[in-house]
Amino acid sequence: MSDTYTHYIDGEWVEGDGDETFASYNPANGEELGRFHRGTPSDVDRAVAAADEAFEEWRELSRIERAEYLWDVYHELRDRHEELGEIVTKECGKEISEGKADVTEAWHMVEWAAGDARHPKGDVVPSEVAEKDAYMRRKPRGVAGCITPWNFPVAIPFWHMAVTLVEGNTVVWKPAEQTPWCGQIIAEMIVDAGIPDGVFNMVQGFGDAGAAIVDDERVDTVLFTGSAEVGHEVAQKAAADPGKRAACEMGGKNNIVITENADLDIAVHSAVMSSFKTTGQRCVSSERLVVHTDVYDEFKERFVEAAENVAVGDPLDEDTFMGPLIEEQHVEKVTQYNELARTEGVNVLVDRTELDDHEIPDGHEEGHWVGPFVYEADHDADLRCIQEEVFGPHVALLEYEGDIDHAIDIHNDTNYGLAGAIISEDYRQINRFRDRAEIGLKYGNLPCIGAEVQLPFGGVKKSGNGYPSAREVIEAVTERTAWTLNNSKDIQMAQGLSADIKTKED
Ligand code: UN1
Repeated sequence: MSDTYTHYIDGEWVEGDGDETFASYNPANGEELGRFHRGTPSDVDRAVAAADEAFEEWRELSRIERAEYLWDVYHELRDRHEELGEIVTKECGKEISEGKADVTEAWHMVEWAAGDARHPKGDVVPSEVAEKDAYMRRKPRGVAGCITPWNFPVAIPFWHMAVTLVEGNTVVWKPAEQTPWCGQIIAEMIVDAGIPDGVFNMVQGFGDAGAAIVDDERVDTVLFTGSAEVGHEVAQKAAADPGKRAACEMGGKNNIVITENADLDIAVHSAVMSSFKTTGQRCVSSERLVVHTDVYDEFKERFVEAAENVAVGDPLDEDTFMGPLIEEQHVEKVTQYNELARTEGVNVLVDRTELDDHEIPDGHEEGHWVGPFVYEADHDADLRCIQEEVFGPHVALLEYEGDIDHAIDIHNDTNYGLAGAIISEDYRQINRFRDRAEIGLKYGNLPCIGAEVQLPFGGVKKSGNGYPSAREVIEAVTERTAWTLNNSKDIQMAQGLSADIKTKED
């Protein structure tokens, strides 16, 4: 890459008003990947104005016409799979199979949204009055502000934008400040597809640009995926504005329950995948393993061995399991949580917070490295380390006795409610978990990561409101309207309401 990359506003690549630029860095080696203009609130203002104006024309197209633009993007994502997968890995540090899976997930979402354009929309609803036709129809809400995180820098933007555009909304998007290069490429693809001016706008930047999107009264819907801290602020601001709607998906403190009836091969495999893939930086990553006392010792031994041995290293190397953390501040945060756990008196089993020199690949000394940190703790103790989301490879083993309901109580004893899994060969235990676990994404005998795009993706409690992904985005970005048509010359009312107009003479 060269030069300083710009925003895309109202059909043009523009530098914007600000003087500041910022860089994207490879978290594995500190290499600068590109420079970007930093968007200001006035850049957002222009982007929203453009989106607001473009809405009138965009909504006139049929869903199928709008989806045509996305099919071009779909093909480009597929054609450039390898190249883009590598870029994702270079910019956010996920190992290469994850970098590529991010791109695959993106085209799955685009495929879903564009294909859905040809599916029935709304409902035909019965009426009490035979001569009436009644329908639920959907209309686009208007301008959608999309604020996306760095950990799925290609997939999540399409979770937000693909359905939103097909449904007839226009978009102002702020990519994460850590992954502007992916943002630039996505914007280029959408522009290459010939999307009309103003329908899609991208402003690169930080939280001030994001806040300007949320605050703008012309923004009808805010889709947010990211930290709980910011997400709650977004939800509160949106709630204070009667015309605005926000769908937010935030983090989790996710559990895997391993019962006395678990197949321990599945348990260990699922726990390692859930806790260490993406170096623990998925909002669905698990940081709590709730393990029955009958299988505890064996599970512990096997999980500890795996945590000691998972390969941390160059994410472009296919033999790597865990790449670096995203940035230095995040290394500090994860390190502090590991220290906090010690201070809180847990029993540390694996501590690879600081990797040995020989584990750090040559030329990657500037990378943001940490390895797994695993400990055992009392689930009843009032410990911050087992309650707060770390967003890293920081994992507590919580031993329990008794029945599945006890495990589910422990499982539900966090403020979050995003994802979780049960590992058991007993269908009654599995179904109990399915019915009582307070989370949005539930798995049986699987890791609690890796959801497919056609499922609802979102949580309960502190993990979110609304589902800024897939089918559920339709709810966020459209208004349901009731449309009733009379086929008779007479007016007949439902509920037995009289339609007679009575006069003084009567
Ligand atoms: C996230 O955790 O931030 O379910 C998104 C998964 C992916 C998406 C994760 N499809 O693991």
